[in-house]
Amino acid sequence: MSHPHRRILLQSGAALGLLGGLGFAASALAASKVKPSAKSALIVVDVQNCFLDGGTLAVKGGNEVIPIINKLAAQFDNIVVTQDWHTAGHASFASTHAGKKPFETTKLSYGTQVLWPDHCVQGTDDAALGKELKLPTAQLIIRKGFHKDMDSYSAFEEADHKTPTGLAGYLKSRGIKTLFVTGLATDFCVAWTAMDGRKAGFEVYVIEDATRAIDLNGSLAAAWKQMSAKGVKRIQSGDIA
Ligand code: VGL
Ligand code: ZN
Repeated sequence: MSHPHRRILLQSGAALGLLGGLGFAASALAASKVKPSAKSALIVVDVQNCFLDGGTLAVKGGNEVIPIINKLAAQFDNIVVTQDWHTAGHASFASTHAGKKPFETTKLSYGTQVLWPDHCVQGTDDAALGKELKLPTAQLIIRKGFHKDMDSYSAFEEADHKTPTGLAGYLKSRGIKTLFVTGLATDFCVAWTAMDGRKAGFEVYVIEDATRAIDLNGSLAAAWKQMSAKGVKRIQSGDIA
């Protein structure tokens, strides 16, 4: 004959153990969530027509970041938007250099420059922010790459690694400590912005699913490696509390 009481005790003991384990798992999950504070800023990099479907330098899947960024915006008190904002005949355009084709490189005064198709020319519809991007609470739009002879992937400093855009001063004078970087493209303007954010002393997260890459000759893997070496943290939009 079996022992019904003992069996019940064992079962409830097992159930308690299971619940305890679940509780632990839930708190571990909660602990890995990141909560933006009043000292955090969402940085939305170059979500412009030029990098979206039909644009002059369209990034594969670029449009997919828009609903993710629109949704993230609700969690942030501070939002900064950037725009790639080139002159016509800009030094980063292949068409400016005789005999050069897009995606080749050349040497400029500050080092090696990837040459791009003409893109994001100041004042054109191509350079406008994506129509579906809805960031009514964004407080600053910073434009970069407007010096004819110098590129600027980073929202903090131009390609000579000297000329500041003013963004670090703006963020610091507003008491911002932590940056959450999103947008296009992961391996160029997002990565350079994130790394220069570290250099300027900010804590920096890149929200991977809110970015898409150009991925030229392994540039995406290289960018993640460099970002991680500089202490940039890689998270997903679902990791934000
Ligand atoms: C970008 C290439 C050229 C970017 C800008 O926004 O990532 N990439 N200009
Ligand atoms: Zn550009």
